Amino acid sequence: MNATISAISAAHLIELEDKYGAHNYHPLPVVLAKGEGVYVWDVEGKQYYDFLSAYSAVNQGHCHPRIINALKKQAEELTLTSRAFYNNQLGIYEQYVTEYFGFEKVLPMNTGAEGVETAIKICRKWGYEKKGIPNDAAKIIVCGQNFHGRTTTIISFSSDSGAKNHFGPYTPGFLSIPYNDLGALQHLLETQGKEIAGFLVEPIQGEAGVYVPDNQFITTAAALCKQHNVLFIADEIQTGIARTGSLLAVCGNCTCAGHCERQGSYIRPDILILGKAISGGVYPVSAVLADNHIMEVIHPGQHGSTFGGNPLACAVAMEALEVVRDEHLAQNARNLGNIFRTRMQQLVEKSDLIVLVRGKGLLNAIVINDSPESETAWNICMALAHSGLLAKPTHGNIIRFAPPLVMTEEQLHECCDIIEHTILNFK
Ligand code: IF1
Repeated sequence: MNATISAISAAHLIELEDKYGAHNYHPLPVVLAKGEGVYVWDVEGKQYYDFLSAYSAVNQGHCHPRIINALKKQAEELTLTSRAFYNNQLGIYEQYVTEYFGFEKVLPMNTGAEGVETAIKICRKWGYEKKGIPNDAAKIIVCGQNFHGRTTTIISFSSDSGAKNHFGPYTPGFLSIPYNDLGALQHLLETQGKEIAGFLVEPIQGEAGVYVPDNQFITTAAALCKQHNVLFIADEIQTGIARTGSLLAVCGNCTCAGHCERQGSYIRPDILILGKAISGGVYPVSAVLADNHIMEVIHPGQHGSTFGGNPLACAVAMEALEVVRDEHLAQNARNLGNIFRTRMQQLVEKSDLIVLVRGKGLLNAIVINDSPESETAWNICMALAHSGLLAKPTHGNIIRFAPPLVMTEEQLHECCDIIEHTILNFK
């Protein structure tokens, strides 16, 4: 019998959220009270493997002691100064994070969407002041099925009606191509390149259902952008920080932790956007990295945020990134990801319920053999939760699997056993 770890019942906590909270989510009926490493516990004390990692924010595992200690230590010293003054953490962090990822400058923000919005503003301003695009005419190319956040500008170029409808009027200045379609990208660059300032892309489309593009898509897209003097903007908010088996998904075959000669098919984006696991999911931190010739378009008073680059964020992010390097999380994600996809492929061959498995590193998904409108994927996730593994469908019939990168091989096999048993016995 699990030892209850919360005085208030799950039912009552769910009722409170229903009564007093906006209904902007439809969570699985699991009420969590504690997290440690790859595990979370609900209010009744039931233990689960976390196979979502807060959408790849908890790559370092829940409540990593080193990151929590960094949070506690800084929280007792200085939490927030605003950028009206300097502080003793920001410069240290800025040097650390730019050297870690190999860029000359960083603009610190808080949420991923703020990072994307910041990148869009920098890109447009660069387009006007450096490329010479006529004012207010700059275009940015995006991909269909993208997910870059939920602000009004970002959903303006979303192809997801649920995320977009009835939030207009929309922000203009975005052109959309099918994901993984180099021909469409080349056509836009050749016909409208003079007014195109940037190409914003996820190296793997997470929310869309973990779509991994062809090997050469990112590399060739970056080269086409260079050829047409268009900024290549990589949104690595979900794919970055070792999630896909290298420090950045655009690193290709490299398992570096930010200090290598960039073997493999490394692409160096003009603008790199990070979020989520840059802080190990302990504190909202996002970062926009670029070199001086791009970042210098931003002058005092032209962009910022109250919490952006605060001392607490800096201390937490530096420790979270140290953990990624010290615990070789990129290598672990690469190794365990190969094992996971092998095990899932064996399951595909055994069960009619799963059509395929796809992914890279420990960002994977299975496609369920039912319509996207069906409840099958949801019901499978309910059955997985009953068996002690938490995951959630992305779109309809696709279940994303993204455990913390600190998982051991033994734990991964136990999770694969749970998934296999659940699928093979699913009614
Ligand atoms: C939700 C999705 C994942 C992101 C990429 C920017 C952002 C995200 C590639 C914005 C955020 C989160 C948002 C959260 C659920 C989750 C999500 F399902 F929405 F799409 F992970 F796939 N770029 N993704 O994945 O970062 O502002 O949230 O910090 O909104 O439901 P944020």
